[in-house]
Amino acid sequence: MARLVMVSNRVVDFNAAQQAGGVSVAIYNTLARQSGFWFGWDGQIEDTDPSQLSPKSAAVGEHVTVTEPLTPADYNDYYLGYSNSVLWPVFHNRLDLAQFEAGYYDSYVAVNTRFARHLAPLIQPDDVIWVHDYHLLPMALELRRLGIENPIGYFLHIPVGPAQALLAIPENKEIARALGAYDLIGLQTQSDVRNLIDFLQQSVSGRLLPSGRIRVFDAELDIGCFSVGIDSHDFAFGPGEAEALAETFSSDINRIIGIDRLDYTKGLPQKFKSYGKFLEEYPEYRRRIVLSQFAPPTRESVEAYADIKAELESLAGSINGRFGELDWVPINYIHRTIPRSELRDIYRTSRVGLVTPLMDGMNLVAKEYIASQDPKNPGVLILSKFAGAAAQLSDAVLVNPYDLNDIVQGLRIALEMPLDERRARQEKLVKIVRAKDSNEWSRSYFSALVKAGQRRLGRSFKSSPEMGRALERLQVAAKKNIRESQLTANAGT
Ligand code: GDG
Repeated sequence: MARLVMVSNRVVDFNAAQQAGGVSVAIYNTLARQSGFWFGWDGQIEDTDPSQLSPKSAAVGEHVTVTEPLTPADYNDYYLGYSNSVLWPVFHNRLDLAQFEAGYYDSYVAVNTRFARHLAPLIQPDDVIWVHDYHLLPMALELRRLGIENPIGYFLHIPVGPAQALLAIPENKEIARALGAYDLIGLQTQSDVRNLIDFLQQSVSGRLLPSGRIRVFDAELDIGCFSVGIDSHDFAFGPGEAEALAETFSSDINRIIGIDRLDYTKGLPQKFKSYGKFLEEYPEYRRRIVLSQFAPPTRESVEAYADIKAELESLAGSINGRFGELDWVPINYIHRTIPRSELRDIYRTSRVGLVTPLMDGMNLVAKEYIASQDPKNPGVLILSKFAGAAAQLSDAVLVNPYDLNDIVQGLRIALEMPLDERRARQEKLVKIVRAKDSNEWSRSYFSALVKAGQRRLGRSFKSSPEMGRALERLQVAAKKNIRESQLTANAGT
């Protein structure tokens, strides 16, 4: 069976698997079911000559990761710079926040080239390579230059803004050409697919073929919609668990839950402001509700992220100052990462899930909230129309996050919704979340990628024992390290 080689900017520690972030959660869930390995950055920064960097492998059970550090310059220009101060804002249609600085793009390409050079020798002939997200757009082009013929797919977790926004990127033609090196591009929604095709047509005269594929220069590729799902079992309650939770948790105050990385695309100021407006317009709800907003820190060195942190602290402070009482704090704002094991119980004990991004590729929190609810007495999901998830979760209370009144009315509807309506909506929503789960996402993407690769190659993938041996050596070394660390740990007890 073909191995799956996942490539993403950041590789999570399988031992911890605590990272807040939709991409790591999605990849982690996929690799938990499929043989292969995960290649990318280990999260470390090493002040060294980039030519001295080399990948290291580690294994937890059957899972293998191959990772390497970034240099301080890579971190600044490739990660914070081009990835998060150019591509992230532009693809989220926030040209006003984009910083087109000289040098960012060169560093972006240099890191992709280095990663490709380190990855190529590990690829076996039957491997299928699946690259993730905006940090690694040029990865396939670099791998092809090194002679890798295997199927290479790309999945973009973030939304694709309108073509006009993407065309503003000075290197938009290079980006379009790099996309042409993939066999399959997976996006979250049909509207993303339309926007990307539009961009390829305008940037490099891409041609939509009668087959539905698109021609970019001399390459032909597939572009399709594969909405990311969650592993709903992670959020389900086993026998007795729900009862045990109900016994330890009882409160007269209805919790409204928000869980979002502290990112300007997540619409947090609008959420806080509308919550304040709700308390003002519906004073009967004061002392009866609380907004618990978890906002784990992310990309703190990027200016736009520092600004939003300050804005939120001030908004939470002023709402709590205005409406709070000695024994009631209206907003519980927690700027920390919570352990993943606690998420399910927090969702379950929250009367409302409030998810109001201004633009979001999918939004897994919305799906996790639904998967955690009690079917007999479910809470209500309020969801932004501009989250990719809204296309699937149309039975949530959908709101326009730019319109504070709409969120205020959403809150009122959610808090006043009768039990039978809550149950009816939940039943439909949970069915979709379970059917379109992470398993379905990776299965459908993987098989489409294999098909697209085979079509290009016109044959099954050829074998070269040379490349296989390199990875085998890494795997053996990694397993040996694990055994040694286990032995050391045992000796210490
Ligand atoms: C990108 C796209 C797309 C959050 N806080 C904590 C925590 N989380 C977990 C959530 C969820 C994940 O992180 C967040 O996923 P989202 O989908 O909501 O958002 P992004 O991180 O922006 O993800 C997004 C996604 O990729 C997948 O394709 O949906 O549109 O932007 O799983 O539960 N987890 C823990 N502590 C926290 O404090 N443990």
